[in-house]
Amino acid sequence: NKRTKGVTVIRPIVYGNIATLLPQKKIPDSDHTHKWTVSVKGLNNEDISSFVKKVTFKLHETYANPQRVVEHPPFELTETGWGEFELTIKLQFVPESGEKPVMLYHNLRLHPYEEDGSISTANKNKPVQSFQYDELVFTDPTEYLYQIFIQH
Ligand code: SLL
Repeated sequence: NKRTKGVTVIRPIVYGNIATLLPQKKIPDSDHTHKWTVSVKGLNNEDISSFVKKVTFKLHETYANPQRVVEHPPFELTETGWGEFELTIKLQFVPESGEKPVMLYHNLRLHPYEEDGSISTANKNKPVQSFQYDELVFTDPTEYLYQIFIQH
């Protein structure tokens, strides 16, 4: 697993969530109001599974089994719930890469906020999206990882 000295590879990623309001009484005896999906993707849907082995989404402790592991693309998770919280997203890379896990943090967003921070009632039935762009930086990648990057 030799390293390619002096090489830096940058991979753009996009992560975040979409959320929609659940039809009322969709889930009997539940206070869940929204359905949401959190995801990590390559930019323009570029496949990241050649170097990402698994993604662990850590949910709020009010969820049963809050650690959710996704080992295949698409690296996403769908749930329902009633509240917003900060998600921890751990990316683990293929073992041949010799790369340490990377932690990402995302504030799950369910509500359509106005610029002043109030919740928009006019938009309350529209899907909400909250995504952020980031870059994974690999310094002196292993030969293995470098080969993956020049093939894609
Ligand atoms: C707070 N931000 O400060 C909130 C926490 C937690 C949301 C929100 C649980 C769903 C379930 C759910 O939606 N939690 O019970 O399965 O208190």
